[in-house]
Amino acid sequence: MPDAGTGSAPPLVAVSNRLPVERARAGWRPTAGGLVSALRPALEARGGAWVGWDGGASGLPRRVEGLEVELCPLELDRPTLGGYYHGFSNRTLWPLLHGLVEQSLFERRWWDAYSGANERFAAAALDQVSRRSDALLWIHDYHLMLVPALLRRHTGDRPIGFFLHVPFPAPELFARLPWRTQLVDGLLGADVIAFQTEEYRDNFVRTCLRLRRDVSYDEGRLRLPDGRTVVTAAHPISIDADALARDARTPPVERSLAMLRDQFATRRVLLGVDRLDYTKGILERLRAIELLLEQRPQLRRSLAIVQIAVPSRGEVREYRELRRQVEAEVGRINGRFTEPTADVPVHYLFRGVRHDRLLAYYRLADICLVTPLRDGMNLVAKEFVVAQHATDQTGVLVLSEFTGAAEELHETLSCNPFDVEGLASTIELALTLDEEDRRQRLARMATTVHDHDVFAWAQQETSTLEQTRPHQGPRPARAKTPRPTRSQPPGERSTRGR
Ligand code: ADQ
Repeated sequence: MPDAGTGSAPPLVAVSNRLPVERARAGWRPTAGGLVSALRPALEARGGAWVGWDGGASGLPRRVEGLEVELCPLELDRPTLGGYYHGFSNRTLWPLLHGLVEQSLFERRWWDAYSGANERFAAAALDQVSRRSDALLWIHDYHLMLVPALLRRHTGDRPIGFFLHVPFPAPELFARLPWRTQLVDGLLGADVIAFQTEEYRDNFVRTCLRLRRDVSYDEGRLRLPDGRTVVTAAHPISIDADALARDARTPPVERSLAMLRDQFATRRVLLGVDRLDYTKGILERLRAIELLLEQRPQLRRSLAIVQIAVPSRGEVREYRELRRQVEAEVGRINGRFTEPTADVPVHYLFRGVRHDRLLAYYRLADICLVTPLRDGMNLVAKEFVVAQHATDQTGVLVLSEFTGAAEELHETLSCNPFDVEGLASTIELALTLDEEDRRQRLARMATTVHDHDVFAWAQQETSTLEQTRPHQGPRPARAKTPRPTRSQPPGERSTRGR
């Protein structure tokens, strides 16, 4: 199939775990999610292909309306999926990369399935690049860490970019993984490895230097013994802020908001919106709310807590257990603090909500609680400030210091979600901020998000990748740069650049 791209910019071949489409009543539609809105602008401007698992759906078409890119679905059988996705990706890498907020499990058979699946993704991507002579390869996330090196073997000097959506942990945590060197070698097949923050980038660089004694580092670049250089970068992902600001003012949102305002007329609303994942700190947030209601009886009738939790990874035991714990906690709070003739304090929705309804909740909230124990970025925080600011609301964002978003949004009320008492006090403080203060904080944060939106992110990604071409020419002499020491970490020598 020919490229749909325009102009002289080379097309893209994107590779991610899952293709961004789902079944609709009549046919297929693009999924409403962070990944599709992040990649779509660049893919549509340049044309190209998107390689990913078909999600178990048969008959997935090569083209879907609303997504101007060729889809290349990959079927994975049950054992592969169990080992590669549910096992190694979700139970080994996910907790490890999030700094072991949950135990990471090491199973040889999961690793074997992960390696095999990565080979399948790489083969499918190769098939696509062979049909697009100048295409750039753009690989996404922790499911596919071996793909860059697998592609490098067959693609010569064609630019390969890798973007990690989740954190990269401290070297001493990553070093626990039995297959740590294979993963690092896999990533080093790329020309550009980008992370959400400088901290994750620095962690990765330190990990490389610890595990690969033959690699050196200078000014953001890793130099490999074969003469190749690998650019490391921090490219914080973002949202389509203008579209979100527009959508937040549409009639369906106004209608939903009117109903919600009616429902919560006598209460101030605290909002949580997350995938039901142990990294999101939902349980810790509920415990802080329980403590607050215990200590401040007068709030029991004047606060409503709305927790919207999208079901996630229900095949994995830790996630089923988390759901049980969250629901027990919600039940306990409501059992303890619902007053006769009054509404329950916690409203818990275990489902994804439609975009217009989600925006109505963002507008409704007096406080948005984004309290992950660890999170690569967290787009909910960015969505909340843009939706509130666009509609002249004055809500407060309470944001965990352990999110990528905290690096950019400085006017939040920052919290440590592990400190339940501290979080309870921060929520109480949020209830007392004066209106002008809240307005100014929101305005500054919304400007930050509009200034660095998803288009800016995609531009950073693709232009960095294109710029690698000239550097890859004939083998340069081996760099004689001193190895950074612990007292002089790579991050302290680089500018933040955003
Ligand atoms: P996620 O862990 O999925 O993404 P996040 O960045 O918060 O987390 O994105 C979630 C998206 O889903 C948001 O756009 C949000 O609006 C939507 N969403 C969440 N709950 C919802 C609900 N109940 N109903 C409807 N929509 C809901 C991973 C990383 C993040 C990183 C992103 C992008 O873990 O750290 O920010 O990728 O790189």
